[in-house]
Amino acid sequence: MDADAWRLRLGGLVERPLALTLAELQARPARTLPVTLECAGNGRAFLEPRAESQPWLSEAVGTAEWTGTPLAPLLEEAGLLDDALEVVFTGLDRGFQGGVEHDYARSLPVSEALRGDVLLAYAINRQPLPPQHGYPLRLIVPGWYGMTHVKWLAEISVVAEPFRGWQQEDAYRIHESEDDPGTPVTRMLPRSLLIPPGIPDFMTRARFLEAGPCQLAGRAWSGFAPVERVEVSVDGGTTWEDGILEESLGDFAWRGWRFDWDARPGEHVLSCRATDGAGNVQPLDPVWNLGGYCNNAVQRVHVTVA
Ligand SMILES: Nc1nc2c(c(=O)[nH]1)N[C@H]1C(S)=C(S)[C@@H](COP(=O)(O)O)O[C@H]1N2
Ligand SMILES: [Mo]
Repeated sequence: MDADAWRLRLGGLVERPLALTLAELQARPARTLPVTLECAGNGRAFLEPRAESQPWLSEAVGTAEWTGTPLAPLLEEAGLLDDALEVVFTGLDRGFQGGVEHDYARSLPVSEALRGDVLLAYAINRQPLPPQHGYPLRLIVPGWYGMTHVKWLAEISVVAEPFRGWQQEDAYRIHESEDDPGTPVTRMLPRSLLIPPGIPDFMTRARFLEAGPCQLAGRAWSGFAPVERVEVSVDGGTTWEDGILEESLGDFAWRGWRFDWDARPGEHVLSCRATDGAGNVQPLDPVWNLGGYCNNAVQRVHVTVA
């Protein structure tokens, strides 16, 4: 992407359409926020039968400090017209999916687009965005699953009708069959992961650990409300004990947790379970759906203690 030729266009149902250079966006007020992004397909490969898409296990998640200019003041400067319903964000990448040629585009309701923490981000961890993360500009919507954070952002358009683009209407829906419209994927469900202790067996990934005190640690996040509790089970989910939460990095960043375990010889299945402030809890078993989205079932790590 040649950033000198690039412009962010903001138009549609606004009084004053805008075209901004990267330098103009960088000269505006800036905000830096730690935000966790998780792909909505994270955990898909644990579902059976599995959708034909990326076979993510637990790895499609990360946290960074994103710097950008808040979107809301730009929308206010452009002046939303009365019938504004949604804001559509379009990236520069074009391709075929589901046999349909389209630009990558996603929409947000106006109320969500006007949240003060929605950013037009040009930096990650104080560095310019690298190409693969959306250079020169990407949308950051704290709390929402990965597909929302449109990369290589080129156009923002205010519309009066619900947006029906492929990435909005066909993809990212929770449903059991193609005939069922289902519900759209929005915010990240609570999820937690633990750092597997000990050493692995190459093929099975089973872990081996010496008996004695062992500190388990991991991360937990939710896009609905901050994580309030992480419980740990060392017996496959039969009994649970509270872990200790580390300091919060921010409402929309994952939170560290730890748990002191006295590892006794034998076979163990380690799990962690997050609860958020809205009362959402991770399920023990996945909830199957056609696209393989939003699998936030608790992780299971098999460990042999010797
Ligand atoms: N323009 C554009 N933006 C996009 C995508 C895309 O294909 N094109 N993929 C989305 C999805 S599905 C995810 S999970 C995140 C991944 O962000 P990352 O590559 O920075 O990890 O980007 C989102 N933004
Ligand atoms: Mo994704």
